[in-house]
Formats: sequence, C-alpha cells, structure tokens
Amino acid sequence: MEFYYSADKNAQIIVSLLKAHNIRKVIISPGTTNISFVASVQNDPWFTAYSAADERSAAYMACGMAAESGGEPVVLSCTGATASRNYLPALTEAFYRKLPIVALTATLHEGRLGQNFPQAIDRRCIASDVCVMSVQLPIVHTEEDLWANNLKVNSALLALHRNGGGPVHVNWCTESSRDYSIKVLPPQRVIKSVSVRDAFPPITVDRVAIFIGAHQPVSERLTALIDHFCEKYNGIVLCDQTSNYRGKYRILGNLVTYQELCTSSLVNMPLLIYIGNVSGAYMKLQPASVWRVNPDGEARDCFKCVKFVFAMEESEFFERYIDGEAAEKKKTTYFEAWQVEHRAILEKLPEVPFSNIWAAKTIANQLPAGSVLHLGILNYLRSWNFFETPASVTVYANTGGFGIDGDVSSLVGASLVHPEKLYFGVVGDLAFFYDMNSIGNRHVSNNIRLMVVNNGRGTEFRNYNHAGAIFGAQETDRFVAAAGHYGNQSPMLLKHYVQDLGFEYLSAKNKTEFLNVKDRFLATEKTEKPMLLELFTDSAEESEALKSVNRIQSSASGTAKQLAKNVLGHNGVVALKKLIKK
Ligand SMILES: Cc1ncc(C[n+]2csc(CCOP(=O)(O)OP(=O)(O)O)c2C)c(N)n1
Ligand SMILES: [Mg+2]
Repeated sequence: MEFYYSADKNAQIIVSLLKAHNIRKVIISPGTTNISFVASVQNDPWFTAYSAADERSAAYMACGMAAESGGEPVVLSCTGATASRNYLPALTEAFYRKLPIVALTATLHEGRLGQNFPQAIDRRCIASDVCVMSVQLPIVHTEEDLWANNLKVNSALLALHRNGGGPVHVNWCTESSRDYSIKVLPPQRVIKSVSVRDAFPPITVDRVAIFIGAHQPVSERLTALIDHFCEKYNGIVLCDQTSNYRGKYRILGNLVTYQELCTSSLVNMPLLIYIGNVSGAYMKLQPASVWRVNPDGEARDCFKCVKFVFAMEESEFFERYIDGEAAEKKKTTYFEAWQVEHRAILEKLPEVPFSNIWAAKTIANQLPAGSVLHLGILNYLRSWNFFETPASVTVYANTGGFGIDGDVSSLVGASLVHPEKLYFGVVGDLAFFYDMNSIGNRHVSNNIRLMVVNNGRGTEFRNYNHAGAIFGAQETDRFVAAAGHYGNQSPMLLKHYVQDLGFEYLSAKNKTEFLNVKDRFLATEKTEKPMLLELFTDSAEESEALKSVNRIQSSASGTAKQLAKNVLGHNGVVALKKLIKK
C-alpha cells in the first residue's frame, strides 16, 4: 500500500502553508496524535525532517538550528500527553532571542479536556513569554472552519518575522484519520506580508476598489495620494459615513450593494485595497482578492480573501504605487460606472414612510458645515449611509465594540473637545435610555443636538429582513426586541427629563411636524441650550421604509431569487444551495 498525504484537513493546511511560506526544516518527536502531520511530511521531499525523541531537546535543537541557519524557521511537531510541556524551556529561550520556531502541538478534541481522557492536555492558555502568537485549530467541519484555520496558520507563520519575530505556537486538533491516499494537497490561500523594504507586487488588473472602514478624517495629503492612485489604476473609494474620506472618488456604497432584487456586477472587483478599522456598513462586496494596508500588519480578513498585508502607513503604500508618476493616465471608468448606478437608484427612490430613513433622506445633506455627526449602530448607520452628508462633516459611530451602551456618552465626550463646533447625534430609544445619565453630565453644553428615534423597542429586530422577523411582531416584541420599556413611547418622559436638565426639547410624530422643527434643529448658529429632538416612529413603517430602499432596483434573476426565498424560507434556500452544489 502506498502512503501519500493525510486526509486530515488540519494536517493538510499546515503542510501546504509551511511549503508556501518556504519552510523546510522539521524536527519530529514520536507519538500518535501528530501522526497525520508526520506521515504527510516524511514522504514529501520538500521537507528536511529530523527525529528527536526528547521534546525538550528537540526544541533546543530547533533554537540552535534556527540561529545557525541565519533565521530560517524550524518546525517542531509533538504528540499529546506531556510532550508539549517539554517545549517550554527552549521556547522561552527562543522568545527572548526572537528565534523563528513553529511549535506544532497535536491535540484531541477540546471536549475531552478535563474528562479523564488519557493524553488530553489543556494548551489553550500559555505563558506570555514562550511565543509571539498562539493559535488553536479545531477540527474542520465547514467552509468557515477551513477559512478560519487557514487564516490562523497564515497569521502564525507571518508572525515568525513580524515586529522582530519569534516563536509561534499552533495547537491543532487531529481527526485521527488513517486515510493517506491524498496525492495532491488541496489548494490553500496564502497570505504574504509586505514591508516598506520589500518589492511591492504589481497591480495588473483593470480596476481597483479601495474600501475604507471606520477611519479618522483622512488628511489632505492622504486624500491627494488616494485620488492620484485612483486616477492611475482606475480606482474608486467605497465609503460609509464613518470612512471620513472626502476626496474625488468617494462613493457611499450601500445604496448599490443593498439592492436585494438585483446584484450589481460592480460589486465584483478583481482587487480591493482595504484600509481603516471595523466597519458597521455591512457593505456587500465580492472582491476576488484583498490587500490590507495597516501599520498593525494583521490580515483582518473580513472579506475572507486577503492575499497581501502591507505593514505600513497608508501614505507609504499609495505613494509607492503612484511611484512619482504624474496623474496623466486618468482612467476613471470604474468610478463613473458606480456613479451612474448610484444616481440611477437615487432617482428612483420612492417616497418612504416617516422613519429613521426618511429623516436621514430629508436632512443628511443639510447638516451645518463643519459639524460632527455621531450615529448609533445598525439602523442608524444603515439609514444614514444611504444619503450623503456635506463634505465638511465628520462622522463617527461606536463600531469598535458595537454596543448601544455608550453612543450618547461618546457624543458628549467628543463635544467637549471643540466647544465651538456643533455635535449631532442620532440614536434609538434603547440606546438613549441605556446611556441617558450622560446628558446630565455637568460638562454638557449648548453644542449638542441629539435626535432620538423612539420606536418603543429595538426595531432592528422587527425589520422585515431580520432573523427575528420570522416569529411575527408580537413574539419578537416580547424578548428579542424588548418592546414597551421606558415609558412605552411616552410623549412626556424624555421631554421632562431633558427640559429639567436644561435642554431645548423638540419632537415630531409625522413628516409635517418634522419639517416644522428641522430648521431649528439644524440651525447653523449655536442656540442658548443643547437640543433634543424626539421622533416617534412606528416599527412597521420603519421596516417598510427599509424594504422600499432595498428594493429600488430589480432584475429578473434577482426577483426570482427573492421569490424562492419567500416560498422556501431561509432553511429551504440553504438546503437547495447544498443540493445544487452536489
Ligand atoms: C450593550 C449592547 N446590548 C445589546 C446589543 C444588541 N442590540 C443591537 S441593536 C439593539 C436594539 C437597539 O434599539 P434602539 O436603540 O431603540 O434602536 P432601533 O433598532 O430601535 O432603531 C440591540 C439591543 C448591543 N449592540 N449592545
Ligand atoms: Mg428603538
């Protein structure tokens, strides 16, 4: 019988990626749990394998080998029991000398830990000075598991050299497969790291998108570099409000990407440059590959296809690709195509009911110049990401942790920095009541204008397309949407509270009332008091408004897909997709 690579997916990922990252030297200690990796390596001529029965010694051998070979990484592989414990002295040595060692510790299913299964050793927490990164690879069952384990191994192997480098730890769960019939390893995504000292990969594609997650206001200099880059490479800058880029190639991407009856071909792009932090835009993009640019050097693979990580400042990246060339080769067809589609959708925008979306549509572009806007997550970002704000406005949201617990406090804190500026906030009733004490802070002054959309619940969960919608309004309201708290849309409660705190109170329960108060709310001059504008909206109408915006554009195939969803339900669609794949 011939033996090839193991069918064990974690072993395959590790072997493939070691090769892709140009790592050849492996020191193997004996045992059962690591057998699928060992057998896969021992017949592959790529690797130079050494045997060492004593794990403590194996790891010190790796130290000597890595140092002597000028920083070439050395892999260690051991089994369960106490084997891996004996790596610790040498890994400590490697940590303080920044030696690139990959400690592969094989493990049984995590559920066996602490249950008197023999050999089940808990390696989930390790000492802080034995490696620069430690990752856990559970058994692969799904595509998502495969993606996650691939990413973790790539990240660990990149950490061998990043920020001075050092040893890394990969604790991988074995499937205990006895199948060694795999002649060719399944392809693995490889992530490469690029520093300012490296050669940069060429951009050979005909269009490039830049996606900016939540970002501090993009400086004038960086804006000029990005614009220049777009002109050279047929680029576009896909933003949400929190991207804070206001250059020539900005497109608020959600109006196009949210169309559920028509998937625009524009959302497919061969290359996406990803900068910035966690985005709450949920923009539906389908890049073929992503290059992430950030001094943190991390993959942050939210598009699931990062290929290069540029560990550098954004300006260094764009400057290098512009390469001193004048921006003569102006080719901006990709941007123009996005503009055309974006405008076409805007023009077809129907009249929507009184709602968060309607308020955003009505006043987003009327915010006073130079003001600052703070948005709540989900409904707030979503509604206000459909409509453009003036270029001089900066926008923030708590997308880092995604809580509804501190939106108002964040607004208050920001407002203290520039007392001369106006600070607008838009939050929901649950978010407001959560954090209501903060507007009683004695530092609050008249540069705050807060809009509270009071729909009496977390209306997010009542939206027609939310997972909560399947239970029906009444059931969802009981616990998922937490309806009826905090005065149950009382017209008095918030009014009294904020007036007693010295706020000017405005309210609107329909479009006419809103149009009557909006100019006061948007007054460009500072008023005597801070303001709170309370909107009373209805959840069914909030949902209706969202549905209208999401269904402006339609195509035959998109409509058919939606119809199938309605008839089959979510589970039916998943089952059908599986069937088609087979
Ligand atoms: C601290 C915290 N708890 C719970 C959540 C989950 N969550 C997300 S949106 C939301 C409802 C928000 O309700 P509201 O502020 O009234 O906005 P609406 O959806 O009604 O517009 C909740 C509870 C969260 N993000 N943060
Ligand atoms: Mg609400």
